[in-house]
Amino acid sequence: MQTNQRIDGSRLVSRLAALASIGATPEGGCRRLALSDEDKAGRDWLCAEMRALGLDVKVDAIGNIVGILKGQEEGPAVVMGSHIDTVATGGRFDGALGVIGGLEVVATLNDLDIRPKRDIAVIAFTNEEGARFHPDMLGSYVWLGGMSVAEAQAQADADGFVLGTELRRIGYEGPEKPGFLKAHAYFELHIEQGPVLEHEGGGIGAVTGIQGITWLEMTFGGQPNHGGTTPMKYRKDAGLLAARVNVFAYETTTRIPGQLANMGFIRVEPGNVNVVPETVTVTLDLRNPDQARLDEAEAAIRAFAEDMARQMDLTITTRDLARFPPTPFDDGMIAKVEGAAKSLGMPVRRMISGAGHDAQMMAQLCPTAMIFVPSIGGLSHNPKEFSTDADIASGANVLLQVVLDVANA
Ligand code: HGY
Ligand code: MN
Ligand code: MN
Repeated sequence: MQTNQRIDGSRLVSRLAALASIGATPEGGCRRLALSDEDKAGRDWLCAEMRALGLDVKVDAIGNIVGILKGQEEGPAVVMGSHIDTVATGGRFDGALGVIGGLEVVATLNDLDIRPKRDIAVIAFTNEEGARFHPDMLGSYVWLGGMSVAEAQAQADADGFVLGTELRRIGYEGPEKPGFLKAHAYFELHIEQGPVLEHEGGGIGAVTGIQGITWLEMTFGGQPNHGGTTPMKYRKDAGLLAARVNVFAYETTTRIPGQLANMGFIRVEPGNVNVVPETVTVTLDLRNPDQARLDEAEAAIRAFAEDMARQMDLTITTRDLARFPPTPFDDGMIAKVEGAAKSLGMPVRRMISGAGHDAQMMAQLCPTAMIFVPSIGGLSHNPKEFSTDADIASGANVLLQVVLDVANA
């Protein structure tokens, strides 16, 4: 392990600030929903930065942006990646840190005139967040071959905009076939997005894997009626059914170990104060590190919702939005992250990721690991998301070490 190289922390911080200024929100965060004008501006900025670093920039058919630094030998690349799209109330670090950390590693290799044996690549995957189009990790899922380009391009957002049309509108439907670049290994630098590292001494998280994720959409059909004249017993209230399903989903988290549930989207139609709802559409984000427990929770919620709909004489349709199993990372690569952190004198601990990441897909293709840095206050998907300059520089130094190690092995 070469330990005398270091990244340039101020350059890393200033690139992060430059990207954060694109889609900046008044609350101090970022809003770059996938394939929006703000995402396009971020993509344009990223491609220019990649080219300025001497990377060969390629874009694939689902808009994944790949910057390649040729190594001394032909063969699969050591890949660093993440995403630059954000949720609507996003922060400055989620995703951006992994892509810009990759740029910083390349810039450091350029400064030191180091050309590793293997190719090095930095990838910004399309629509990692899944906030606008489903599923999340869509770009890396297509890269993996888990979803066809056509199926992915046919996804529509809540306002009916179609992914493929938006991709062409912003000019990022590229010529490359997703997965065109073979990966020897994949590393993703990311903020923890939770409170563990901060509360347990800080330092680096050597991520062991990612918990399972199931996203469902449920649409409840009732009977619109007058909110003032219709006796309660005659109502077919889709809003009441949605509320009961939300409470039931919460209750599964109190009795199934490790279970999480979030009803993050609720759309009521017609949405008038004095009309009993006709249609209510909700999403459920269910997670658990254990697949059997995740399945148990999903089955219980589906059964409750169907049964309650029947009792209330309402209609219900349910569709999958995302379904990714718990994904372990490669022991060897996890050990390299741990070893690099220790050799740099940093505290390091193994931990699982509560959030989904593109690494969840790349782990199906090559040995993969992630590097976490502390999230202050454990906040994320929140404009107040924050990590210190020192911690993000530490994370990028660990990334540099493991990439150099694997790219020259
Ligand atoms: O949903 C997630 O866990 C990730 O932020 N896309
Ligand atoms: Mn992320
Ligand atoms: Mn996120």
